[in-house]
Amino acid sequence: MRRRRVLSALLLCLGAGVNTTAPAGAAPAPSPLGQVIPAPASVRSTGGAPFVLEDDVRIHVPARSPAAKAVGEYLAGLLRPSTGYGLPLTTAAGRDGIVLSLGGDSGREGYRMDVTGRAVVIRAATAAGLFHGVQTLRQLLPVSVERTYWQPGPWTVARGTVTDRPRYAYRGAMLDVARHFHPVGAVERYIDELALYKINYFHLHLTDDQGWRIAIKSRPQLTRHGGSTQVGGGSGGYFTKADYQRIVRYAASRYMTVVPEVDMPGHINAALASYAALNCNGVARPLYTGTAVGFSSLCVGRKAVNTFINDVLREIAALTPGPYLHIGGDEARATKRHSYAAFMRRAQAIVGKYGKTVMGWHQLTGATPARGAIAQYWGTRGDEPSVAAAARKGTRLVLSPGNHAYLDMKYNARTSLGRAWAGYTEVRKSYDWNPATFIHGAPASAVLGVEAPMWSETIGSSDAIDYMAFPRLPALAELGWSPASKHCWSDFRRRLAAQGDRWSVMGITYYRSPQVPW
Ligand code: NGO
Repeated sequence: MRRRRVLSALLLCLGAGVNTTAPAGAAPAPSPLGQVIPAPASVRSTGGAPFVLEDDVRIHVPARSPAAKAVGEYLAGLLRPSTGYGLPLTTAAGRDGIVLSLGGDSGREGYRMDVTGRAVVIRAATAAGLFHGVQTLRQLLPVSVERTYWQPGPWTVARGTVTDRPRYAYRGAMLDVARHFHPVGAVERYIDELALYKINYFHLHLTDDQGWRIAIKSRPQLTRHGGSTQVGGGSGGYFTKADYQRIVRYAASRYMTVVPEVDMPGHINAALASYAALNCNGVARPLYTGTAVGFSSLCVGRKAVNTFINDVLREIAALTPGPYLHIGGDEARATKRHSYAAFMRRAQAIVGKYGKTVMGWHQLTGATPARGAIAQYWGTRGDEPSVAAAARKGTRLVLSPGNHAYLDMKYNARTSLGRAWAGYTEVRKSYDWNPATFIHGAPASAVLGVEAPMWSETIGSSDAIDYMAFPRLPALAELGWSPASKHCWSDFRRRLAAQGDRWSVMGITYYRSPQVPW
């Protein structure tokens, strides 16, 4: 049995690594083409003198696509400070330098990259594909390219061809800004880090017992009072509508869609403290700065509650261009079972009325998920009959198993940040699981993708976010993007090791896991 397992692990790893066409007799040199995370679908290293980025290089962009041109600008913005080169954009046709071109059949987010001695050509059917191709190119350049001041180079890119497209349409990361508030700058910084790993959904957990972080015009007390504190009693904070829209635009410029979450009917103390009418006894609750869960509930059925959720969801839907609106639904232990089902039915109908698709934590499957709804699984064992049954009936799944995908779990007993309710989570544990088979009895086709949540009971700064996300976030990103055939821990840890220097240059302080040969 054990031998079979070892053998299958070996076989699984055969598809990883780089397929190198080296001259007969020559040992294939390890190529940076094989260092990319997430592992591309196909990499062919051709050997030979690399492409060298020099000061006469131009970036060719398609004439008629402002979106593709913006990707060119983004790339130039990344390369100019460290290389010191002008790297002008041009719409003139050209075969030398860096060429971004639209076309081909790489799908909604895929791309093909050909590196020769003369050019790096990235070709994609969409600007999103070009953007992901640019992230691959970035990882193929020396890590000093990430510096924000001049570096000597040389700026080489190994020759070969990368053909790539994602395994899953949904590759998410969540940030909880409710337990500790994280201002716009910190959010943008995290978005930039996520972009490097081809994450395409950014889920903002905007409300919880400890804080309400998004301005709602019809309910000003939510932020004025409900946003005035946080875990541990700090001064909290909130996003104005303009702040939120800025985040949405910034995420869009990194080809990420924002998924806003208003957690209901539990996890709602901040709102209960702001508006007395949301409570069954009509008395406002005190603000809460602890970390217990499951004690608060909207007074389901009250007229004031119905108008409240309608107003809140209307305003958030209007601010959000993306298709999804997350209504939480987890740990509603203070809500009676039948009230929960009634509440979720009503809230889902409102989301639909405002033209959005419902997302909810997987407890939603204990009520009746609306048509097209997405349940986000956060359990640890995958043996959840109601989730599997809903998936068989058409509910789609995003997987965030607490013991693999939660970035707020401690790495080990000595990790000072984080929590441990789902167990310690070393890097290998965050990597070694299969989203397609995790939920027993759910069809693989129901899985829309994966998401890595960063809950913030103990996370109060960008440094703390970085330390918990790296190196686990890239593991989740690879599960979301790379084909299952590329899944290989021994290869992944080697590629992960090569990222460490890049993070250091980027100012990311990461956990130096003993499982990785840094
Ligand atoms: C649970 C809980 C959150 C906590 C988190 C901490 C979900 C969906 N509800 O996940 O309120 O912050 O664990 O890990």
